Amino acid sequence: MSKILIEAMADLNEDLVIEEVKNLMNNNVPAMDIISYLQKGIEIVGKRFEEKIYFMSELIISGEIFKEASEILGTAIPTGTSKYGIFVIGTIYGDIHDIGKNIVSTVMSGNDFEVIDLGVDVPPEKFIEAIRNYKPKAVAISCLLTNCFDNVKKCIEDIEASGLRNETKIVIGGGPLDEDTCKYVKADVICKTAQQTVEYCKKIYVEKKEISYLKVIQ
Ligand code: B12
Repeated sequence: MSKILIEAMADLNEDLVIEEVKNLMNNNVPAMDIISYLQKGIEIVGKRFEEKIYFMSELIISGEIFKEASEILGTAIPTGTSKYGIFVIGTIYGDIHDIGKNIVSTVMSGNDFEVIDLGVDVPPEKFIEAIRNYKPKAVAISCLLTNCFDNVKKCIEDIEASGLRNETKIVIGGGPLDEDTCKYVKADVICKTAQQTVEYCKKIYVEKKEISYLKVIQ
């Protein structure tokens, strides 16, 4: 646990964040652990924003610092092959948060998935088009805003109406989402971290394990 990194991120101390990320990397701390410290720090930023200690400008700066740190960390996550096939991901329409989505994308490609990243503020039509074109076994929808839960629900309903719901598993993720959200929007699974996404997808992309895994998580 790096208290220094968590506090530097929470205090928006850019120089110290970068210095500590490099320091931890040099000490062979796994990239995913470093990301979790950064995440703990940015959660404090979110709390300070709620408490009106921080305002919009601080939220923007926190995003920039996190991105800068992720770019440095990205060099430690090797790009993998595409042996598991295509995985589609995007942030739901109405929402422009992309830091978590980008981490999931990077980690999935490092784990041998070919990632098609649709970006942010993605409408249902784009998800549908991607399912038609790429036939992925899993589509991931990122959502950080509670007032966009209904957009995720609508997106999944539209995928169903287009006749493609049985073609793909729908994975959802993002800070405020939980099991209840998963049921509400009718997704197949909620993954809380990038690593959980990798583990879930590896099971469903290797056909035979699909049924037993789903039994475990339901
Ligand atoms: C940085 C930030 C911003 C930046 C985003 C920059 C960017 N490029 O993404 C900016 C400044 C743009 C921003 C804007 C806003 N934000 Co903001 N933001 C944050 C903040 C501080 C951090 C989010 C973040 O990146 N976390 C770090 C990442 C790594 O964590 P993560 O996204 O949860 O991702 C992890 C997992 O969840 C998972 N995961 C993530 N996505 C996915 C997807 C899939 C498919 C899977 C499987 C897994 C997965 O893997 C990741 C790694 O483990 C949060 C606070 C918080 N506690 O989250 C508020 C927060 C999300 N924002 C909030 C708000 C209110 C807003 C604004 C509405 C503010 C405003 N008044 O305008 C706008 C909305 C703009 C919009 N339309 O989207 C609220 C949302 C509250 C709510 N109940 O909905 C929060 C919670 C702050 C707060 N406590 O009030 N924000």
